[in-house]
Amino acid sequence: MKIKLINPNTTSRMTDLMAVCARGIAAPGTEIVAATSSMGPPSIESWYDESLALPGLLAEVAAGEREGVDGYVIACFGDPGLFAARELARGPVVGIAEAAMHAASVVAPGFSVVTTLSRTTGMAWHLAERYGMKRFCRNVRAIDVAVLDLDQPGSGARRLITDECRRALEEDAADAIVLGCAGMADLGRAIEDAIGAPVVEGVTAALKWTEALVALGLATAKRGEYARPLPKRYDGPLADFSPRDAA
Ligand code: 2AL
Repeated sequence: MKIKLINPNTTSRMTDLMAVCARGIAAPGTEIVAATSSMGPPSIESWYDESLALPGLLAEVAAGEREGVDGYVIACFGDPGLFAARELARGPVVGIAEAAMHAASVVAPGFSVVTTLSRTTGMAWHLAERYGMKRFCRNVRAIDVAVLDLDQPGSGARRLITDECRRALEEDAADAIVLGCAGMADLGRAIEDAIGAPVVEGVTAALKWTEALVALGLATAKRGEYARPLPKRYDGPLADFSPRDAA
């Protein structure tokens, strides 16, 4: 099966990191097509970033449909454009926050999210609410390291995340951790070993969930809300995004 992993920000080194982690856990026979958005913000850490990341993300989904992709992972913790992507895609589309929160709610009675900047904690709470995960989500914590600083040696991100995870276990009555950024894709196992509790990382969780849905033969429902967008002509710079009848 062919699964497209879309990084909706334009930073290809982040895509490369996620692709290595996804390929490391993919089943034999799963081809991972990793794509970096060609337009928009280099990192997504505000509602504004998220809104302007959507055209680039949706262009990758549209291209995926032409490339015969079986399923998609939206690899940013805000799950940007998840429902719009489902309107375009035949196969399943899974967001990394969606996958990680659901997985954490199975392996523990409650989890805390550890994310990047404090200003994005409200975005994570919105997702928990949207997915019915609020009753499992004990807290959303931030380390106040920007997305693009996570892999910079001087940021101390790994230690800060590990310390914040320990505090979450002690102070939030959380028994599992959800890592709140795709740029943390390589940190799950090491932090789990350090804190002695389940750590759910979204890129890998979403990849395995997408694989499972494709293997089950499940596609996105096309009779209602997730049907293709109605054909119409868009104006201005977004004219190329005008929805057309399916080929
Ligand atoms: C993210 C993420 O996963 N990718 C990105 O650009 N921003 N999430 C976050 N909480 O900052």
